[in-house]
Amino acid sequence: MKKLLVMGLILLSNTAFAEHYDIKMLNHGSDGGMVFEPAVLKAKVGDTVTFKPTNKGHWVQSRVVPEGAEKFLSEEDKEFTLTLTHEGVYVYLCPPHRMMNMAGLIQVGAALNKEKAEKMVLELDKRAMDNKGRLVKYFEQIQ
Ligand SMILES: [Cu+2]
Repeated sequence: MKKLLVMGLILLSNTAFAEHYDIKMLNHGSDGGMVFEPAVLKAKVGDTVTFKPTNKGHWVQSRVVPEGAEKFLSEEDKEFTLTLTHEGVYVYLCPPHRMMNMAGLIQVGAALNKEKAEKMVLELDKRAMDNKGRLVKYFEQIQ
């Protein structure tokens, strides 16, 4: 009984420490046009992230997810909440603005899939017409 109570308290405290983050989808931000803000997020397993359709015409799709995590695709102009279930790096983008390098990164705990994420980052950045180099610069913050 005592053991159960302790386990319950541990579970409760883990839930209590889960953080929630918002990422805005913007036509203009501090990093330029067609941008997620913040575009690089460091979080831990159990945290949640809501993509906010602050400006119209955006949505979000995963391109790389941590091993074991689910891929995602949101709907245009709809708020979308993601629970960070696995350790590793997410690379995501806004499908209609991928040519403008509208993409971002979430690191959950350790960057276990860093190589895979880097490969995608380089590919996306290479194909982008506008804001070239922005995603590669974001990736420098992934450790
Ligand atoms: Cu967009």
